[in-house]
Amino acid sequence: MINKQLWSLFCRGRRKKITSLIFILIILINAMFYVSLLLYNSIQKNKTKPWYESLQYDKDSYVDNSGMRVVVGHYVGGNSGGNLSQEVVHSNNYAPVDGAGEGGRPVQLSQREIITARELYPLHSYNILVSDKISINRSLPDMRSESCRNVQYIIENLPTASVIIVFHNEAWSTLMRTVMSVILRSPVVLLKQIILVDDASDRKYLGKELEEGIRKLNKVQILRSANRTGLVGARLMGAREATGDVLVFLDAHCEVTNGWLEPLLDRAGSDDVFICPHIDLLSDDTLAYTKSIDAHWGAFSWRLHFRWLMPSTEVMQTKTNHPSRPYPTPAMAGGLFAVRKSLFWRLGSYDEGMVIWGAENLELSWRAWQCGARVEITPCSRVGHIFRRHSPYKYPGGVAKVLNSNLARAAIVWMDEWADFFFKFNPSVAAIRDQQSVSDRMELRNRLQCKSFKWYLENVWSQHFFPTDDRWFGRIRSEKGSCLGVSSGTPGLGGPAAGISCGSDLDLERLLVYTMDGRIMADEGLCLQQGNGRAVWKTCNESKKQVWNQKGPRLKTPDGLCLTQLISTSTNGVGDPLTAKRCVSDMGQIWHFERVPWR
Ligand code: LR7
Ligand code: MN
Repeated sequence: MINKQLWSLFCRGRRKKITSLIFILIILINAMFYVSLLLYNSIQKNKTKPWYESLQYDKDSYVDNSGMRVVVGHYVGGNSGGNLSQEVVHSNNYAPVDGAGEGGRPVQLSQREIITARELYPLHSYNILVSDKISINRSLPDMRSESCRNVQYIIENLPTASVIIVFHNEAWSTLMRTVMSVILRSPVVLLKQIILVDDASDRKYLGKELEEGIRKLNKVQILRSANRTGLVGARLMGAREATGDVLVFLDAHCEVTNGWLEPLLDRAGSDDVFICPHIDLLSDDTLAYTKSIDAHWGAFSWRLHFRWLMPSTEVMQTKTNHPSRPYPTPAMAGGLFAVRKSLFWRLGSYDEGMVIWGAENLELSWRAWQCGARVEITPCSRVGHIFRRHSPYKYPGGVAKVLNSNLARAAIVWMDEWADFFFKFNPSVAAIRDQQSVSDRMELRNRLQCKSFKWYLENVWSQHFFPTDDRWFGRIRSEKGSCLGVSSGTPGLGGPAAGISCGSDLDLERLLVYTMDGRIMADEGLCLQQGNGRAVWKTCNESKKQVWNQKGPRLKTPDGLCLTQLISTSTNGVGDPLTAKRCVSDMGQIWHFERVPWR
């Protein structure tokens, strides 16, 4: 009815006809524009959002603003592809596509393949469909810096290498690509052997098919563990068989680049060092090879999670002046390193009581440093590693139990007073503290006359953010009732500072270290910093903006401003922003220091 009236309205006369035509045209054009806008948006969205985004995210694993995966992982065990058929789980679908992934480039899938890839993802926690399309002999760019390429090694003088690769249910193509990359890019005279250690995998394709894969590669051998032991047990099995001068360990999903071996062997020859390559990123989605940032070293958080952090200013300086020189790191990531065989055994190899996964990297790093050796990274050896968000395999006994007992062992033996700190704030680990029999490791520590953890913190990682006897430790509560602390759910990233709820005495998020030089440090190496208008939590550095001098109940910046909690409607100040302002008599500037014993 209404339509009819409208129509007659438009149809009155010729001019009206033209007007109505134009009107309809405008509507049409608008509609088309709108539709294309929608389309464009959805394409953009698909472009910026990787497909695995729909998977459950592990809170502890993230990429920082420089694009670096900061966390090696504290894993949520995966379901190993619970819904997939046995045929899929046990088959090897390696089918290289010409050119795919060459030069380390990403592989893109069709919409249809993406659906399959998503289903298969939990099998390995990386994109197996992509891995199966890339040749196991793919090429990679030379990742070394100019100055590294200019270093000349006298090959005949370098020690030989036994490369040890342990695996549990790894994909065929990824494992083979790791092996091939080593064969393709290692000087023949230096590569003594490659030892694969199968940690009781149950995938069919890792049986005969794997043996078939390596049959013609005369330097490669496979050892098989009858029982699932974990990476420590498996590596030890490999190490016992090694005949080379230097043991070189790699994870089973790595790709080494040109010239990777020489700098490792050159340094490992000196017999007092565990030397790690510079670890680059192989995307778990596209398997693209990407550089990780130059300036990093390894350390750990209050909860003993491994972290990549900015090296000390001193190390940064040496890196600038001598870009090809190996530099010290407080801890290693764990999977990729070289060490002279004699040193490995002399220093107590590994703690065999550590099962499956985790903590052996910290144990080894502390032991090395405390017992007279060193841990270093050489920027000239570049190896890509697939970082996974979840562990794809099973943890017999449960992830927490496995990880906690490994951590407990490392802490008891090496951390002295700081072990008490760790146990105090991690009651679930403390609960199994007494179950650990570590007397042989304690004996080792005595026999090697190793130094204290205090020495380690002071001399190897003086930039650390742990409490000490000359640092204050506790909660800083505002007059309004909230506390200073990092609220963000993502560890290590910091962000704008606001009051947070004060929690209990065991809540590490609310506990802070206050140093003699006025720095307020939280876990993860974050310091309270005077920002533009708003105070922020930022990586601790030497800047004056991170100095807050305690003057009675106030915290003052070097230029005399007061740390202020801005007033809002909230009753206790939770969520209220913090800033540095002129000092006045304002309750938002009053802070109570509540000491909490740290051990
Ligand atoms: O029960 C197991 N048996 C095994 O043989 C569990 C694992 N493994 C194998 C596994 O197949 C793999 O080849 O051990 C290797 C390491 O396991 P990942 O790849 O699941 O470990 P990750 O890379 O997530 O974890 C890092 O921290 C671990 C702590 O135990 C080990 O030290 C890993 O070697 C280590 N990886 C790296 O350092 C790679 C670079 C990370 C960075 C940066
Ligand atoms: Mn790994």
